[in-house]
Order: sequence, then structure tokens, then C-alpha cells
Amino acid sequence: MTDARHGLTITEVRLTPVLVADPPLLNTQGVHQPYIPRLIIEVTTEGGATGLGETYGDTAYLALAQPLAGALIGRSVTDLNGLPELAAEVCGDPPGATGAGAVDVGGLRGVRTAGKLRLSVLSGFEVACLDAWGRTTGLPVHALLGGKVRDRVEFSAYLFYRWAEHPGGRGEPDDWGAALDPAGVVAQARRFADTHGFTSFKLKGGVFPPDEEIAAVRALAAEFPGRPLRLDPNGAWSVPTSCRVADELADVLEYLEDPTSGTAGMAEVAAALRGARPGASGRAGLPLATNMCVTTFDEIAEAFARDAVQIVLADHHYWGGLRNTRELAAVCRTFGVGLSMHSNTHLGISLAAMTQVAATVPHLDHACDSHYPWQTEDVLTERIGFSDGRVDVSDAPGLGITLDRDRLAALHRRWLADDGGLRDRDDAAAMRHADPGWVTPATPRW
Ligand code: GKR
Ligand code: MG
Repeated sequence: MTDARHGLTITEVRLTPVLVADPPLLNTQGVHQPYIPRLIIEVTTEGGATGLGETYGDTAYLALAQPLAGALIGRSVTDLNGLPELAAEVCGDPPGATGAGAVDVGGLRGVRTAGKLRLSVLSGFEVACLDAWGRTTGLPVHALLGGKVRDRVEFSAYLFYRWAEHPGGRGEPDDWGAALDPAGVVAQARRFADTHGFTSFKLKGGVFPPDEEIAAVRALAAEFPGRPLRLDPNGAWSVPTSCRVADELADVLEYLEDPTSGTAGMAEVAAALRGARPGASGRAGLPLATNMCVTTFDEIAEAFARDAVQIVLADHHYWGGLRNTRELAAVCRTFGVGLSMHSNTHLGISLAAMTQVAATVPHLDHACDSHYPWQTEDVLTERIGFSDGRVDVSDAPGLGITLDRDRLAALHRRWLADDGGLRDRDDAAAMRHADPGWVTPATPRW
């Protein structure tokens, strides 16, 4: 559909891959690379508005984004319901896809199907279209989504075990130092709380044996009594280990995130925590959250029918955009399943998008998490700030942000100059700089 009357027809789409500095944050796959790829999308309309979007920048995503960018010319930025069909038609399978159109992203993360990759790509275009539409009409994106139900969105501090620097001194230095034990984790949380006012905390686990991570969570609970805490090992534990950790931390955790990999395992753990499994202590009653086993609409039915997860952590990059995130919210609300948001390494465009959609979801039950405070670089003229651990919901047209072209160009030059294999995020490869024999675990580590 075109929309010449309102100047909403798309005349140009620019794709700019960038490499963004990232600290040496540890997870069960390995360690973050010194620089991580992101894709910045600009959609310009006949009326002269340019909307911004952001998504993953790895090669497979770029390969899908290019044909979609071309196919958007001449369409209206309001034609959002047509995007999935268009993407299915023009994008094809990503490079490296198997016969079933799947790309192996390694270890417990399993495979990303071409369909999932397409949703991630089109999420960036959807956000850019909404931004352009909002700029044209003078309306914030939240108004285009039906209006905000809150003025501020709460985020949690995202704590990571980390090294002081990347192996070989690569990347950009920072002054955080290492965090490899409970004292280091507490010091990191204290700095986040003092700087940004965060009052809830998520620890990325699956890095050290569970007893060490239990000790870190206990140390956080002692330092911040009564504050919401989460632990997320990204599926690194077996079912029995997950049950044990849940039992040990039930009194201090708000929820346990993806303790084990896959819906079947999560269902077993959830049943045990409900006391429904023979021999289970049943004392926990601790909810399980996921951003791993429910990442598409297709995965909902089984997970909800088995009561495998009590909270879904949305991520508009996975779910195909902001409007799908709202649809997910409605499904969760219908089934009495909680909703919040998780994140991946991202810049301010994505934070603005997360904030706009989070502002419109009535039952956002927990603080969202965001990697943004770890990113010292951005492509915006003004960084988005947190106060009291919250981001103010912008009422300015579109996303309410401004692109800094010089910053964008500088980060793109870094991408152009890369010959070190950083254009595809690979936490295991980054880990091999420190531990040459490292292989991402494909089965539970503990
Ligand atoms: O950045 O290391 C990381 C995280 O583990 C990220 O990749 C996850 O997608 O934060 C995410 C999560 O909650 O699982
Ligand atoms: Mg997670």
C-alpha cells in the first residue's frame, strides 16, 4: 500500500552495520567480544521524515535485511501488517542455513530458524516505520500503539561476571574491574544502584558452579534486603541442579530465568517447584521465566499447556516488533502468565523502542532488563538516562531520539575495518582468546 496523501510513502532505506564496544561480560557460551555487530536502519519518507530502527547486525541478519530494504521502497510506513508476508517473500534463507532454513547459533541456544531470523530483521524495520510515522504526525510511537499506560518504565540492573579487560587487552578499556566472586558482584550492583538508581537486579549465571552463583545471590540479598533478584544461567543446568538451586534461593529470588534448556526440562522443574513431582520438596513455588524456550508464537501452546513457564520475557527483536510484543502480552494476560522484557547487547534506538512499547503494556509485571548501561558508545546525539532505575517515556514525535551521524559513521568505519571476525557475534570464539580449548557446552554444564 502506498500513502502519497500524507507523505508516508517510503522513498529510501539505509542500512548501516556498526561494531559497538562491549565489555568482557561472561556467560555460559563464553565471553562477549570486544565489539558487537548491530544494524542501524533508517527509513525515509516522501514527506522527508526519517525513522530509526535497530536490530542484530550479524551477517545472516544483514543478508535478510538487504532485500527487505529494497522491497520497502514505494510502500507506506503504515503498512505494518504486510511486513511479515513481504519479508517471507523477498528475504529467502540466510547464508549458512541448513535445508530446513535454520542457522546453528551454538550450544544450548540451539538453532535459529530462517523464520526467527526474519522476525528479528523485520522488527528493526517495523520500529523505523513507526518512528517515521510518528515524526510525520507529531505523535509518539506509544500513541501509535494505542497510548501509554505509564509515564516511566522500570529496568533492573543487569549484573555480569566479568573480567577487567578483554584477553590480549583488545577492545576499549573501562574502569569496572573484574567481578568474579560474590564481593565483585555486590560491588558492581552497588555501582549500578548508585549511578542509575536500580532497585532490582539480574545476575547472568551459568558461568561458575551453581554453589558460587548461589553465594553471589545470597550476598546480593544481604546487601539489598527485600529487593527483587533474578538469576539467569541461560539453560546451563540439568533439571536436578535447577531444582536444587531453586530450593536454595526460593526465599530471595523474584524468579529463576531459564535454569535449564528446553520446554520439557523447564516443565519438569516447574512441576517440581509446584510440588507436583514425586519426591519434590514443593517448598519453592518460585516462578520460572524464559527468553529461551518461548521466543515465537508457535512455542507458546506447548509451554503454556505444560505450565513450563510462569513469566515470558519479551524481546521485540525476537517477536517481530512492538505490535507483536503487545499481542504476546495479550496472550500472556489471557493465560495468567506474567510478562517482562529481557535484552541483548543494544544501543539507544532499541532502548527507546523497548521503553515505548513497555509503556503501553498494562500488566508489565517485573522490571525489564537492559544491557544499555554497559554500552559506553551510542549512535544518538543524547544518551537515554535512567533515574530511580527508570526511563521516562518520551512524548516527543516518534521514538523521541536523534541520530548522531558522526557517531554512526565512526562505528560503521570500525565495522568496515574489521578483519578479525567480529562481524558475527561469537562468544565462544571470543573465549578461545583466553582458553584455546573452549567449546560452548551443548549439554547442561552442571
Ligand atoms: O548478553 O550474555 C548476554 C546474555 O546472555 C544475552 O545474550 C541473553 O540473550 O540477556 C539475555 C538473556 O536474558 O538470556
Ligand atoms: Mg535470559
